[in-house]
Amino acid sequence: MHALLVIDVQNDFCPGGALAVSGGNEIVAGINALMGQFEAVVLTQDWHPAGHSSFASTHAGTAPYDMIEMPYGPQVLWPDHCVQGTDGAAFHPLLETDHADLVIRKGYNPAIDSYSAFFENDHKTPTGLAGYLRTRGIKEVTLVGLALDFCVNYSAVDAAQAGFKVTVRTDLCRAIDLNGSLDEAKSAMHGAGVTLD
Ligand code: VGL
Ligand code: ZN
Repeated sequence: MHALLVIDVQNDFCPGGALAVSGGNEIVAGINALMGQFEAVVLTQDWHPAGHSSFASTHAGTAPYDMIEMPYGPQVLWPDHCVQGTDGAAFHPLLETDHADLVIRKGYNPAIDSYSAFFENDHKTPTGLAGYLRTRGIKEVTLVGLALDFCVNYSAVDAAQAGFKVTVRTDLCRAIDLNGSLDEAKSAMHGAGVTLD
């Protein structure tokens, strides 16, 4: 059993959005075309409450892309994005969401960011996705989506550590590339045994 994990293909990560990833919209048609080839399709949705602790606007004297120290470690501060219920948090309008068996939301804890679809950024609090996949008999996952160097990377590494066979289709991902984050992400994924296609 092989699942497709479609990471954060949401308006705010596409051109015109609050945290736009260059070319984010270009991957939608290819992802739609892939969905029918998998036994399961899971979509993730970055889903922050207003005033989330990962937003620069929540911390006086900071600007987007600054780093701060959180109780669980260093955290990049982002522009406000994917606020629950807003159009920015909605899936890209051309993404064929009808194919999805499960939509998993993450980042809803006001105090902890969640790049990974499996664990919050404390690396302790599970989202429940590993249990869902295991109970469905899924052994292998392929990841696509946004952003390659943040949520796709963290999700792929956690999936590998959870024992799944993991492939990332980099042609169906786009990156933010903040201070070398893309190269770091590629080595982290290689180190975790993720296949980059
Ligand atoms: C993401 C930064 C903040 C992502 C989500 O989907 O890669 N990046 N929140
Ligand atoms: Zn976010």
